Parts: sequence; C-alpha cells; structure tokens
Amino acid sequence: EYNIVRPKGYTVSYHATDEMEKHHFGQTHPMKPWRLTLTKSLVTSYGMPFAMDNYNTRHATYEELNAFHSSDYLDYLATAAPEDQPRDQDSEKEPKFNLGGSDCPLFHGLYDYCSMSAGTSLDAARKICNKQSDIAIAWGGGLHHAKKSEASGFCYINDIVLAILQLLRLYPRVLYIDIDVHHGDGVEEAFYSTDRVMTVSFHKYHPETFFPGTGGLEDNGPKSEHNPGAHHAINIPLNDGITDEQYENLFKTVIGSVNERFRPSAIALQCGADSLAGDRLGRFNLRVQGHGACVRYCKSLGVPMILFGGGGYTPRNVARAWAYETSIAIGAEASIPSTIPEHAPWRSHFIHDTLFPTLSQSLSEPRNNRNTEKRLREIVAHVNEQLRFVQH
Ligand code: ZLV
Ligand code: CA
Ligand code: ZN
Repeated sequence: EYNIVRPKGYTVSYHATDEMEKHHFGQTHPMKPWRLTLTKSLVTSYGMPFAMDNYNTRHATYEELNAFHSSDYLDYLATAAPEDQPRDQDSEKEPKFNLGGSDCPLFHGLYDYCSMSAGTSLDAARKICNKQSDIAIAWGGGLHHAKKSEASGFCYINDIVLAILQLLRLYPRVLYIDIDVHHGDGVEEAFYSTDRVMTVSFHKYHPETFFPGTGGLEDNGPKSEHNPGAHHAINIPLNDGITDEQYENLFKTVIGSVNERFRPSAIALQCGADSLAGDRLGRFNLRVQGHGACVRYCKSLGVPMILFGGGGYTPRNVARAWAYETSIAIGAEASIPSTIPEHAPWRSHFIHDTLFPTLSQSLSEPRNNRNTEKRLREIVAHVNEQLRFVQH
C-alpha cells in the first residue's frame, strides 16, 4: 500500500518467530523480548513483508549449538530450573557457568528462547550460503557476549558465532561489524586466532564503569606475529554522547579501509540498538538515521550480508531502528513515510508519531558529547596502522 515492491536483482529474507517474543527475563530486567513483536508489527504495518521472503524460524538443535558451545554448558542450560537460582540467603550456592545471576537469570523456557534465537541466525546464514538471499535479517539474534562455556551480559548462546561458522564453510573471509554500544567480546574471542574473520566493534569504552570493560584501541588480536589472528581484531573505543555526524564519518572511514585491505566475501553486521540516543543502558546520541546509515554503507559494499539484532532497551526506538533498517535492506527507505502508519498496532506506545525522533524528543536532558575530533583522528590513524599488516 506504500508502494513497497520486491527489490530487482536481489533477495532479502526475514527470519523470526512469535514464540521467542513471549519469554520474560523478569520484571526489572532491561532485556524485553517483546521489542521483537513491536519491530515485526511496525515492519508489517509499512507493508515491508511483501518485498521479502518471510520465514518462521525453527529451534536450533543441540548439535548445532554444540558447534561452538561445550556439552557441559549446554547440558546445564537445558536442565537448570529457575528454582536453581542462587538466592541472597544461601550464598554458598555459586552460579554455575554464570547462569542465574542478575544479568543472566534462569527463567521458564530459557532453553527454548536460546535455541530459537540461534535458529533465527542459523537459518539466515543458510539462506546466504545457499545463495537464496543476498541480505538475511535476524533481529532475534545478535547475542554477542556469550562464551563457549559461559553466559554473559544477557547472552546465553552466541548465535553470531554459530552463523559465522556456517558462512566460513563457503566464504573465505567474513567481516564482523558490531554497532551495539557494548564491546562484541564473545565474537572477538571466538575468532581471535584466525585471519579468516576480522572483527570490528564500535562501543563505549570505560574499563571500570561500563560493561564488559574490554575492547581498548590497542587490543588488535594475538600479540605474536606468528599467530594468523594478529591484527584481525579492530576496536573503536568511544565516549558518551557521540553524534550521528561523527559516528557516520568514523564508520565509513574505518569500514572503508577495512574493506579495501581485508576484502570480505561476506559481512555479519550486529545492529544493537542500544547505541541510539535515549536508550535505557546506552550513552550515545545517535539518531535512527545515523544508525541506519551504517547498514546502508555496508549494503553498498555489495557482498552478501546478515543483519543481526542485539542490545536495545527502549523498545519503541529499537522497533524504529530495525524497521528503518529493514526498509534499507529492501531498498524502500525512500518509499516509506516517516509518519508511523495510522493502523500500526501500539501506535501510541511510540509517543511521537515519527520514525525519526529528534534528540530532544528522545532525551529529557541532552548528553554531553565527550568525543573530541582529535581523539577520533587518533583512532583512525591507529586502525590504518593495524591494517598495514593485513594481507590483501
Ligand atoms: O546489549 O542488570 O554491568 C547485548 C548487550 O550488549 C553489568 N552488566 C554487570 C557487571 C556487574 N554487573 C551488574 C549486575 C547488574 C544486573 C542487572 C541491570 C539491571 C537493571 C538495569 C541495568 C542493568 C545492567 N546490567 C546494565 N548493564 C548491565 C551489564 C550487562 C550489559 C549487557 C549488555 C548486553 C544484548
Ligand atoms: Ca559494539
Ligand atoms: Zn549492548
């Protein structure tokens, strides 16, 4: 109805399931799976499903999860009950595998939730490998902190690592890019020692006060020159309040150079929406347009790509960003009106009826920008220095 047509010459697939969205981390926990429902409803009210292949995701199997995660960890994840949660009183009960703390609580249906998130990303990766999609969208994935044998920062199963392992069966080099406000430590660690995956994370960096505290500018992979992974981890540590203009410039400069040197055959882009202004946990001043510009730039590089979700703790803004980025994937961003459709469910939940709120609409008080132009130039210079070591 908004003149949304199938893109000519390429295919976009959308991977989701209503089942995942019904799970709850707990009343006070910032991660709200319901944001996926809000995203899907906005995408649908704009008529975007007509321009994509839409798939209902299945659960990933134990064997599929086992491609990265240890059996010990998976067995505990599959059987641990919310009752096993250590309480304040019985402090002798230590959380196993970091499960059951306040960041990674045990809740009913946890294993189902995790295997669906992974199923979404694995389905996306398979569509790319089969050449049935050029861009595959998995907003239910993007859980970048999970480790081989440990839950971390709201993440239990690292669906991104699982998806990249699939891509590596076909594609010689995969570029992982992470625009979540947090450091993509789990993905970086999983591919630390290989030169077939380059990881680039943009994040707020402050070791003492901001999770997870890793991802400094000088952390570029194994220090030994004999290790193939040397120079293949790129970290862009940022301060509070970065603006669209600064972020977009930095993103295009860094990713442009990385693309030239590394020549990726596929891209995995984690689109965590907690880097938007007004996010409950984030600290940046990005608008939906600035966040989306990163997706548009990656699309312009012309290699197959998976778009993952990730963080994002102000659901109405998560839905805005991921709906806008879906429109970029299908090339419909010029065809969709910036006013949220009259018939969109939960329309009043968006507070402002635009897809693109201004900074003052997103934030009650403006956040000071602590990123100087000088520091951003130093970051670019350091990245270019690292890339000199990367073979064409
Ligand atoms: O967006 O948490 O700071 C991908 C992602 O990147 C911490 N966690 C750890 C270190 C000590 N703890 C604090 C424990 C807090 C437990 C509950 C919250 C509850 C209410 C409001 C905020 C938080 C919170 N937790 C804020 N930051 C944390 C981080 C984890 C951040 C994970 C980001 C995940 C999905
Ligand atoms: Ca990041
Ligand atoms: Zn995050």
